[in-house]
Amino acid sequence: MMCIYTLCMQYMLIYIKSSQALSTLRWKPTASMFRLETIAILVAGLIIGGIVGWLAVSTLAPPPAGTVRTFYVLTTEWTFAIFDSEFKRVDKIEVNKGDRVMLIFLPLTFMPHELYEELEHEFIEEAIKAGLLKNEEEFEKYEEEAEETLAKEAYGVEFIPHGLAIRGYEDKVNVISEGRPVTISFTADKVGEFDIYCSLFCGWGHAFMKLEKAFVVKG
Ligand SMILES: [Cu+2]
Repeated sequence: MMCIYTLCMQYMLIYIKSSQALSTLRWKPTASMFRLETIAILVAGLIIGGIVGWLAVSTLAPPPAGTVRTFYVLTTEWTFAIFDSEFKRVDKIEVNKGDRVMLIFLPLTFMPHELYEELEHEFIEEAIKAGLLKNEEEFEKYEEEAEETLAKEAYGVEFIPHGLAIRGYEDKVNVISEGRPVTISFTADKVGEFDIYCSLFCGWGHAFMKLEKAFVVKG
């Protein structure tokens, strides 16, 4: 935003200089015309700068408490990913006390295929790095087991279900997705940093489905 303001000022200076250069040509504007022009340009510059500055401040400032804040929580085996209302990935859900929070819990069947692959790949890489998995084949074996024995036989559903809960906010956020999106709406009435976790046993990777201090409510 400062760049736009600087550009305006530079444009004004160039204009003033070129006006002065004009005065050496055959058309001779009077000194009072220059003064009026300069004042008009300065005023215009200040107005434009003010508008640009105001826009920058109003865009960057956090929304006032009590507003509706929407976030998407995506899940696949065995991970969560958070996206803001513009579907930009974020590390945490950060809101103010008193905000109305809308969480849209999306299972893999409701996210773009590339994104689902990316999240799964990210999880596999991290699990291999942490020594939890040997390779991708081992992950696929666990996934198949969870699908066949847990989802289909035990739960009687087609896809591996996952739960979404927030520690300390379980009375408001504790839902299960069986392949369908779930929307939760609640008021953030407790200040603090809370863990987001999977509340339903979902097979081998269930214990890893936790985002520590990922729900932040500021007072
Ligand atoms: Cu789970």
